[in-house]
Amino acid sequence: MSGRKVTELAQYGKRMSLLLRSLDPLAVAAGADIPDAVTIEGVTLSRSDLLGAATSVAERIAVAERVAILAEPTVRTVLAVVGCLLAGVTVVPVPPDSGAAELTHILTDSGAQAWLGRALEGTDLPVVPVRTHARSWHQYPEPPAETTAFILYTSGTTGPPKGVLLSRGAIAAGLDALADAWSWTSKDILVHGLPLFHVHGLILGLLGPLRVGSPLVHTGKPTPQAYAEAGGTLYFGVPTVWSRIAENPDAARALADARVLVSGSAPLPVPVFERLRELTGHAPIERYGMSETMITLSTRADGERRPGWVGTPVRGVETRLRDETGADVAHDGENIGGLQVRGPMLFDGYLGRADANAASWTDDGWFITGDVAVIDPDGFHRIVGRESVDLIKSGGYRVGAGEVETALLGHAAVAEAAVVGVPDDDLGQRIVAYVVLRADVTETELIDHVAHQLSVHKRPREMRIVDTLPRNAMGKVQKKLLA
Ligand code: MLC
Ligand code: AMP
Repeated sequence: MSGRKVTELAQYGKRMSLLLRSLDPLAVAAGADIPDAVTIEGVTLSRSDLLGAATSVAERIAVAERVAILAEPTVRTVLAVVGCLLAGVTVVPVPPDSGAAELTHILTDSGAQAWLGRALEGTDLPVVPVRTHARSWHQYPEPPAETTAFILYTSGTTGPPKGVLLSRGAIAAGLDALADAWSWTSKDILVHGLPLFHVHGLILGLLGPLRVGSPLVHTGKPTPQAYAEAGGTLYFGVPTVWSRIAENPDAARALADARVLVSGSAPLPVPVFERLRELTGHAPIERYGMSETMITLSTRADGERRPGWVGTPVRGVETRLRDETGADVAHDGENIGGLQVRGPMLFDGYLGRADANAASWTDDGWFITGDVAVIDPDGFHRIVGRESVDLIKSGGYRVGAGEVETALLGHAAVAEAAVVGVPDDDLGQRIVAYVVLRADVTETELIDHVAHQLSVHKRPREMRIVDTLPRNAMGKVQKKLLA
């Protein structure tokens, strides 16, 4: 082939891939109006309502670079997020239950310039209102694929949460890979009630249906009753949601007419998988991901669903296992290794955290997930657990033991603190705090202190007051003895 032809082909390929990576969330699903594009708070927006109102938001916010959005499950949140995507403004979703310390950290670390929509009290950022009845039909050019769409805050083992930079291109690639894995089309109706400040509820659960063109019903809270009444074809839940549904046979049976039930964000216990299959007639799809990587592994709508296994790499993803020395671990379904991934849906690093970025990537460009897994000869993956006991998954939320310990140590009555995740039938892991006290205080007061400093979902569910913490010769707390 001539050199010119090769260059033309390369340019054509680049243009096509940019087109496919477009993240104008409504452009891909453009075409006929969708009368019930998004239902949330019991209010239904058509695709054209959503576009008109979100474009009006875009007009008011387009001069900003980064804005904070209080990620309550409301129409305003949806319009604010879509408005920012239209205008190419970076969204910093703020958990609505954020406590004082966490809120200050997220706003300061992200450099958010304003609140878009409702603001939490106690901050001095300007507030740009979201008007649900305003409309505009201005057209914005598609920002470059590498533009940061979101800064999502996620916990590490120590220190305050880190800002995960997710680009438009990564999100587009991640969503398209899931549409492929789950045969997700505009004929589906997606139902979930997950929070709108994490990958699961926000990226998959809001941008996914907008991109695919399938109506979304957000139930506010992910209760069994709300799921049973929603009449969807595709349901998302964290394992806690599915185990609560499995314990409510009437609600579970109401999902028999669905096409696919998807579980993720934490391990789905095999008994819950089996009970769901028995009650609904559906073997759930399990998929695995992280804030940093979006979803990289999944069983497929048209493939095997194996209890306890999270399937094969989604389109564009490669995985490998490494031992502590960095050597290859065989994909034989038995040997355990550290899971490393690469693919087009990965993040662009942690905001302002050169140290964490250096520690998260191998020299040859693979992301170190921190999860331990096995891979069988067919490419099926089973997640065995986390490398560190200090990263806890409770109700699908990722909580760092270190941040909870720091919050507890900030209370005048606490001399020492050690936080662990204890197996829990409902939450997967329950946050349990061991504390040595220097003054009288009630357990409830300490739990509330964490809820008010960090967030309600990071509060310990149990406090154990002890005389001393078990430490090794170096003075390090031996958490394995506590858990
Ligand atoms: C209790 N409450 C308190 C309190 N104690 N409020 C203040 N202070 C205290 N001390 C109140 C809460 O405000 C709330 O009120 C109520 O008690 C229940 O709160 P909860 O106990 O925390 O809720 P719970 O029922 O345990 O929630 C379960 C759950 C939730 C499954 C609904 O954990 C959840 O939504 N999980 C989803 C997490 C998720 O989306 N993760 C995805 C991460 S992304 P009220 O009135 O408000 O109910 C990811 C990538 C991937 O992992 O792979 O997907
Ligand atoms: P988060 O950053 O909240 O996205 O949490 C990511 C972590 O959740 C991963 O590193 C895993 O430990 C865990 N996780 C997500 N999905 C699964 C799954 N299907 N099975 C087991 N663990 C999961």
